[in-house]
Amino acid sequence: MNHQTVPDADTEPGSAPDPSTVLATGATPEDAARYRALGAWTGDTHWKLFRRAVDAWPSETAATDRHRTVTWSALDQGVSRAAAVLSDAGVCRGAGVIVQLPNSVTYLETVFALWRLGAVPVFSLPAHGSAEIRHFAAHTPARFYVSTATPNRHLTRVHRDLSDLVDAGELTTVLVDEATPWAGAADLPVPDAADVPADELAFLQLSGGTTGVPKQIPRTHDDYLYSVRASLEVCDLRHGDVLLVALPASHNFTMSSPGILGAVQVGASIIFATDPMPTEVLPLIAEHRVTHLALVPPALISLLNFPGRDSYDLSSVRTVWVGGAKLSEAAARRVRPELGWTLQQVFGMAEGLVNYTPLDASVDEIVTTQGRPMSPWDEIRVVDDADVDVPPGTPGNLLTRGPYTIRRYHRAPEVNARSFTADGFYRTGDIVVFRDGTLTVVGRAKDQINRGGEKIAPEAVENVLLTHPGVHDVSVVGVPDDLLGEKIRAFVIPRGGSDTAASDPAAAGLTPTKLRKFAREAGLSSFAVPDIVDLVDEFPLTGVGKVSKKDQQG
Ligand code: AMP
Ligand code: DBH
Repeated sequence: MNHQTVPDADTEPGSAPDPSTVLATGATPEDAARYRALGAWTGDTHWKLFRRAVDAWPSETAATDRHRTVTWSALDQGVSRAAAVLSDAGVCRGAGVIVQLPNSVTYLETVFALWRLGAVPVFSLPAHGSAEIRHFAAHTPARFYVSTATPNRHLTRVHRDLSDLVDAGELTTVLVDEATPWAGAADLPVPDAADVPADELAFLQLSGGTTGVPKQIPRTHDDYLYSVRASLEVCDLRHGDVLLVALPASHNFTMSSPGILGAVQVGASIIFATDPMPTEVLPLIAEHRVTHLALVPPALISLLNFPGRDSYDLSSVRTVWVGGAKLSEAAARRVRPELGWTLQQVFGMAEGLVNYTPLDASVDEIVTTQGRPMSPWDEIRVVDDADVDVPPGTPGNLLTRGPYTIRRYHRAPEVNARSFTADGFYRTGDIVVFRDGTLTVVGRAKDQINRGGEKIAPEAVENVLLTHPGVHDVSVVGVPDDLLGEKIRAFVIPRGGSDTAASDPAAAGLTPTKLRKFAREAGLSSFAVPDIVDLVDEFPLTGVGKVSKKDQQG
């Protein structure tokens, strides 16, 4: 059993975590004592949160997807069946389980069943390719993988590409049919709920990586559920409200700001869409009298510009949360007059810190800032490149520390050394202006592309394209795009030069289309496949002879 468990601290697999050192998040015992004394960490767990909802509102509607609608009590039964099936597959207390499911009731059943068992979800996105799933399997102790058995072209390919890991016994797969899930559960015993300490690792959350591939973010029950309660304090999601979940369910924004877990905490019902685009979102808002939804900027802009919008009754919506990437002031200004909704900008990160524009802020604050830190215990520093604090109102690098911000990634000592200060501040990589308690994002210092809220490490895309036998070198950059904010552009030097008709045999006939197809088939996430590929003979160089990504951004 030990080889399957995810240790609390940064210990090697198989060695027992030492609870007297530091928590999974890197919080010290002193931090823990302080956050408990302040009342931020309460000892609550995700399983207890779910139990309270089931006990409080058993016959109220909990969630709806395109296959079914469940009450909290029916959801609880589904969770029990899921726990039985997962346990039968070998998932035990402490086991790491990669979850790659579309937005669905099945997703809720899976994650709450894992928390019931005291297992550790390792979250991935439905759009992730097999390359990312392989990375999670290699860099976390997860030996289980839960995904969908419902027909899905992308995920079917991912499952096929993972078959060698399954054949080698390195990954145990549980595929669940979203319409008739957990077949066979009736004959299986339902394991008791595990008694789990609230300061233990609850799951590994995703981060858009800055170094090649996504890094895993260790979150505990204590710190994460505090972030959910703190979100609810500054949001207006209440019992009886209807939350539309259109962004990927496992994303930190969707999960916790205030998100799915906020809905479980207050007893709001959850409507799952599988896509945030207007043709999917608008009918669901009208049909289910949706009161709240979260969108990334491109989805909001598509909705603002959608020609048939007026034929839907959108009057039930009170608040739209928009975050993940910078929302333009122009789009922000249109929300109230054109949709009649209250806009709450959300600037968050899976590593922790979340900022919201207050519901009662002035219009100018709502449309020009990315909000205020949601907790009084969030510590904010804005510094220059020498880590010296800059005066208020001056752009600088945002550093943060607090009761729900990690102080280290899961087992990544080198990344940790550059992503955190010695005294535990997270280097967000965002360039901000901090003025009168509000943060405005003005730029980015990290090597990351933000494609409409999806974070992509250029290096991850470069590494995949470099495996093509006809490719000599690759440089990937983000270029401005009206809708997405940024698109991915790959400059590729084919072996033997850009004239592929006359080049090296391995590069013969290479075209941008073929390279994009290659990237997709090599297992790259659908959102990380380059939007533009240019075949070139050389890259622009900087004065010191490095590839000038600035010049490539045009
Ligand atoms: P991640 O660390 O992958 O969870 O991504 C978080 C990053 O997304 C932040 O550090 C910002 O760069 C970006 N981000 C999130 N929300 C916003 C927002 N409202 N405005 C600008 N950037 C944002
Ligand atoms: O982009 C993000 O990671 C994000 C955006 C808004 C986030 O993690 C959040 C809110 O909690």
